[in-house]
Amino acid sequence: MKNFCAHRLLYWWFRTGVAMFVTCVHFSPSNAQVSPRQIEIGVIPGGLRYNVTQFEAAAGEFIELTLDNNGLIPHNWLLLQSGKMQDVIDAAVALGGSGLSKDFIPQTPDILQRITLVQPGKSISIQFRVPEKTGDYPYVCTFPGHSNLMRGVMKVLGKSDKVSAPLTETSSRRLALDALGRSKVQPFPEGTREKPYIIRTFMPEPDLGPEVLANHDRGYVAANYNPGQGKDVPGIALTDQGLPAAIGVHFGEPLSICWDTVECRLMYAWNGGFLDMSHYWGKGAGGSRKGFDYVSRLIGKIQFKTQGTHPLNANYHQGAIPPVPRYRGYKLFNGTPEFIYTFGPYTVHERVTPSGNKAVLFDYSIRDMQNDSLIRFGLDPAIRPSVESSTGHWEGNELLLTAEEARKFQLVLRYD
Ligand SMILES: [Cu+2]
Repeated sequence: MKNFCAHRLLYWWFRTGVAMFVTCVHFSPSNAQVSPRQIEIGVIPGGLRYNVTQFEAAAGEFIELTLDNNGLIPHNWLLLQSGKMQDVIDAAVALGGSGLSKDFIPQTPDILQRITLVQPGKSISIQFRVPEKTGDYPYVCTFPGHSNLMRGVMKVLGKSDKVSAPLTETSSRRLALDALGRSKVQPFPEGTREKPYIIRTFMPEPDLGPEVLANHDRGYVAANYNPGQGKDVPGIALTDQGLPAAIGVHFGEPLSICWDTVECRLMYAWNGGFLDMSHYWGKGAGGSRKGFDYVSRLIGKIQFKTQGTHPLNANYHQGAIPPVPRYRGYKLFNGTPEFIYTFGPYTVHERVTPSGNKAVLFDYSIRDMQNDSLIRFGLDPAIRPSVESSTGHWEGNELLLTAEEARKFQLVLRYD
């Protein structure tokens, strides 16, 4: 025993599996390491909200932040540069069908810190230094359908300011319901023609068919946490539950649309209502979820369902494999989303708005990277008779447009 130095003692402890750790001042020359201040964020069960919606931090402070997912579905946590909330949400939407494999986290310098998707029942911690610049830094969960509700703000105070402990809403049912009631969240969002309601979420897939869903990777199976078994079990394919990267827009009574960011086109249009989110969000002041399910329900009646391959496929004849459309985001044009995507050499800007009660107006701008070739915009034979164009000329089911004409044209689709 006389040769037993501290090293050997530690080694022996490891070898024998004695789980004991000795902190030895003698072996740690740098004693200056400050331990991080712990901040824990959970979720309000059934509420789709973080239980901490605001916390303070001192400039340059060292923090360990834990996202403890005590909810039923996966969540992430992204700390953002001031004023960049919408940009990051749009970039997350732009991930389209590849979103799940990237934890719905886009590549952008606007994200300062990140916690990847945390499965239910799990937690992930990160350590970071708070920015030196004082101000409000928003945080958000970019899992589809969450960002409208699941957000908060880190308030960075001066270096020597007194920082108060975060206010955590307890997960007791009473408090959670009160918070939901105050948040005015209700599961039936509504928009108007002047101020459409726009949401990126899982939307129903009313049997659109393989040509329409050409770019959906069916068959990706996500694991589900099974609380009974206490472990992950193979889940069902997400795409079987609906369109995972759709954007729903409600223009009020006459029109709701489902525009898909994977296929980059209008999927369907309906009227008589918008979406019932209660299966996903639960009901605000009224109670909990009806059951659990990502996919919203349509309210109203589908008036139009798209068919056939993407119109710009018509440029890739003779057995060529058409390029995969890539969604780039949307910008607001008079309150209406203008979707932007690339399709091979083309960059397309597309707006879809109501035109009276039984028609949809498409405003297109196709910027042709090539020179003077005609752009072919091919419609399914079943849809062609319902469509009129403001310019170009028709050859069968194809609208031929010069590069100049394609820069700005409109289509009207009538469905009565
Ligand atoms: Cu979330």
